[in-house]
Amino acid sequence: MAVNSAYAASRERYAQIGVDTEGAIKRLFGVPVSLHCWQGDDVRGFEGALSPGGGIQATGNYPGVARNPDELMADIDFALARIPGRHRLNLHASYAILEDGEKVDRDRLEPRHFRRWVEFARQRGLGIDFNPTCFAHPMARGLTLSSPDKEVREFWIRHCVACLRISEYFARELGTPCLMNIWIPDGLKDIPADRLSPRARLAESLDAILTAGYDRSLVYVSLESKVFGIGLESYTVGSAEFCTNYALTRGIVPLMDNGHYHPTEQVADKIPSMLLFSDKVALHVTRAVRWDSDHVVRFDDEVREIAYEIVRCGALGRVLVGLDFFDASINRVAAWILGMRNFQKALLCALLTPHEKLAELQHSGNFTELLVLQEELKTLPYGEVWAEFCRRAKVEPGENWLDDVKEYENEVLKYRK
Ligand code: RNT
Ligand code: ZN
Repeated sequence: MAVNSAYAASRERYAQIGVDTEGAIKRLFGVPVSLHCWQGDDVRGFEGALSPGGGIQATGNYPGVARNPDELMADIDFALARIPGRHRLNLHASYAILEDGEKVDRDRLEPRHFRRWVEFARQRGLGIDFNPTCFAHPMARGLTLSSPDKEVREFWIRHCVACLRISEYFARELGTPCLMNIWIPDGLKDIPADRLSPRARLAESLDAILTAGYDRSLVYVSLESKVFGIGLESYTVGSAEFCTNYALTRGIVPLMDNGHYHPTEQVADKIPSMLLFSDKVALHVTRAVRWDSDHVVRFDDEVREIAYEIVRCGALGRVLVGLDFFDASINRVAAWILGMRNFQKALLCALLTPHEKLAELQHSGNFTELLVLQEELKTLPYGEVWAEFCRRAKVEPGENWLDDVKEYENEVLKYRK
């Protein structure tokens, strides 16, 4: 097979610094990223919710939002066809597909309500990850798992246990473990009088969920921390310290969303610390602009540093990556494609970095050379390697995929009112 000449030249350039582009492409094919279904419909789900509440918000009203399972699935298909590699699908419980007229509250959801998703995933070779939906519900007007109201707590415990069964079902049916991530919106707008009790109740509720039992080889349960939410500015029950300590002591997976920290904190820096103590670490990769705004992931320094850290820790199989953004102000399908491709580009750059050589410079105290080389690496021709990766994955390497999106918009999305 004739190799593209621009790629061949890049391969040579990388070889000069001891980097094997072929190896990098091969490894990149092996890294799945979990595509979050909720970018397709502004986190509405199929229960008729208009906004998620719970301190999160999708802003914008770009036309073409998916209104039902068929539309959401069609949009996901469209996006996946333009994203190189084989990935995973991340679902929320609010995306259950009920029979016509069937009414099932969240604490009564069963695997059968997700049968169509399993068929969808199986036909496309996707694994599924899952999330209890503890927001956008009448029982989630205040606190949920940390509520002082026992009835409310028990409702959400039942919901999460139901989700454990559904997660096991996904894993069994699809032959790949399911990451079940628990995030709750619990928090307060103003300075609390008691920070301790809600956290004690949260620990108790989570314990009740975990002791319901689940097959740990099929389901990885993770817990996502947060710093604040809209309307919940002063106190978050599931803070970073709470979630880290809880996950560590219960042997579940900590999940870090890079929109959930103070602006100068870097998730990249947290990854190795977490990896020293947990076998698996999960991430929500997003982009926060001034707040946890969930903008589309860009190929920026923050995301690149996250990818570098995963790769240089040798932790590609231990860090489970999902995306988490919901921008309703631009074409939603384009948002998916762009965000996925950007994270993959970051991974590729990480795979094209001579980490051992750089580490050696650090260890030997050669900081001048380290800085020079780190800067030089920024302008190496990774774009050509990316293009070659896309060609081998049989997807458009450049920006031309946007033409397809425009066509899809004109022929399909435009007619959704
Ligand atoms: C909210 C969390 C959470 C949600 C999704 C919809 O701040 O990031 O992960 O975005 O579960
Ligand atoms: Zn998140």
